[in-house]
Amino acid sequence: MSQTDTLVEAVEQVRSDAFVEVKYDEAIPNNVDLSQDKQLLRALESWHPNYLQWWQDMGPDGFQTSDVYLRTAVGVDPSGWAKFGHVKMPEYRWGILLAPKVEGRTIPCGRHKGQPAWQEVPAEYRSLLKRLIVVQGDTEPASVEQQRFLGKTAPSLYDMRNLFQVNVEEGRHLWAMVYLLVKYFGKDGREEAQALLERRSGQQDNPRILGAFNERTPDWLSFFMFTYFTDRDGKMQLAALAESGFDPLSRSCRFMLTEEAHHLFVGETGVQRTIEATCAAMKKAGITDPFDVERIRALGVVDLPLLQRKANFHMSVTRDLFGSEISSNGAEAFSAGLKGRFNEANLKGDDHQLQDATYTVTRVVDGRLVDEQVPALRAINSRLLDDYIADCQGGIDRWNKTIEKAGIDFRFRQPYKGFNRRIGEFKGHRISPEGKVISETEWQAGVGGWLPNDDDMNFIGSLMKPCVEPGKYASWIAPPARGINNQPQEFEYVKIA
Ligand code: BYC
Repeated sequence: MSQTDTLVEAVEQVRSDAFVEVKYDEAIPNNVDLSQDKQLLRALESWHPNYLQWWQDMGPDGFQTSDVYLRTAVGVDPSGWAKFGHVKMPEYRWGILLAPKVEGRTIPCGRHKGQPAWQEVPAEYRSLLKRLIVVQGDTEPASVEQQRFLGKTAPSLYDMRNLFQVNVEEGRHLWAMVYLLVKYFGKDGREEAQALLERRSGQQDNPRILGAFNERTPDWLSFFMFTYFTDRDGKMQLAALAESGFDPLSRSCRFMLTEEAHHLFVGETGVQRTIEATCAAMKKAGITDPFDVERIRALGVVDLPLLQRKANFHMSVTRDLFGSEISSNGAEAFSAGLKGRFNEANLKGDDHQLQDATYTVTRVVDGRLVDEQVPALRAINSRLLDDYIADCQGGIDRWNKTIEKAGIDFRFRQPYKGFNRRIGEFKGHRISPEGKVISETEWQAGVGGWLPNDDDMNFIGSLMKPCVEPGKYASWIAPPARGINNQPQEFEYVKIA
């Protein structure tokens, strides 16, 4: 019997007999000495069956009995931390893995800078720390819920596999945060771990905590934009939490970042391949005007202006995830040493305490955009947002190169920071993608050209037909440059059952 069989059987037993001992240490890859940690084991014994139930109820719709070619994290050695093989998703081995401890690590920022990193929860910051972990944890199952129905319209088995890979790893990231909650926060932590399985993306009574995680991900273009732009918020936030003075959080996030890279790759190459298919079809049909939308759509590919509108939507809702540009919560998380800036420990020429420093934040004053110097501590969220916007540009430049090479006169642009915002300084103001404060009438006249409109969504919907023959791809997306783990083009990434 395989280890996963043992796990599934063990969990079934837990359901029927609370006193049966589960061999978690064998079934769950971990480097946290799971078998020796009785408190953690007990907490997992009650949480794990509920997690599996949540996965069945809210994880990928269908395909639960299909064999999927998945990467499983089995250790933290950079030269070989993952194994590939066909697995049924409910039997995936969601592990608890922390990056190796850095001996002598100190708190990199804030009022405790230079003191030894905490190995236990600092009592004075317990509630703020727990809130950060809960918010981080909440996004992981939320994204799985958002992507629940996409398997049914996958443009290829390769893409379907990537979707499921992202889904199981978000599941593992939930485990990572649940580990911290149940190990370090006692009864409250166990309750929060349970609540993470009870909130539901988009549900009115008990929604996910952050706005973007209650939006729909109705089609594959949304999925690729989400994995490029929203998973990149994941990268930035995990990087900021990896700087935490609370060492177990830092170590968890450092390892999560290794998996996050693949999610960003899925997003960037997904959009890239969509652009490639469009450019190739336009060239073949002799179309050079990217705004000749009707003729381009008739070719079964996505026009570039529509992709820009999709990107505008995902960029703007993701920018809201950084919280208010000026925030006392942000200041306190930094000063307490619970959350650093991007790349905190390596920022040179900086006192890492920011008592007297200032930072430029753009605000809307009397209907005008004004740059103001504000205390840098209160502008921590704004700075991370600025770093995020800079980080988004690399992939956009690569997309533009493809379009340029095809000789098409079109370039993707990031809309102005204040465009379509619901959180922070720009909330309540109408601002165009070019960065002009406009009236409600001007907004209404322009919005159909800036954000996906009904026509766009209907057209995208018409393209979302499954293509599940090994080695074949839907018309609107080009094949990838190479297979996962160097598998050949015809490889059966998902054996649909
Ligand atoms: N929607 O001072 P404020 C990822 C709330 S993504 C709704 O403005 P603060 C992933 C805020 O919670 C990364 N509510 O901001 C990606 C607060 O409420 P409470 C996730 C919002 O607190 C793809 C109030 O407004 N990780 O991993 O400094 C797939 C005032 O807050 C929103 C993290 O976010 C919003 N957009 O910063 C899978 C890291 N924004 O507490 C996974 C952990 C703010 O007063 N979280 N609010 O009730 C944090 O660092 C902070 O909680 C935030 C907010 C940056 C999110």
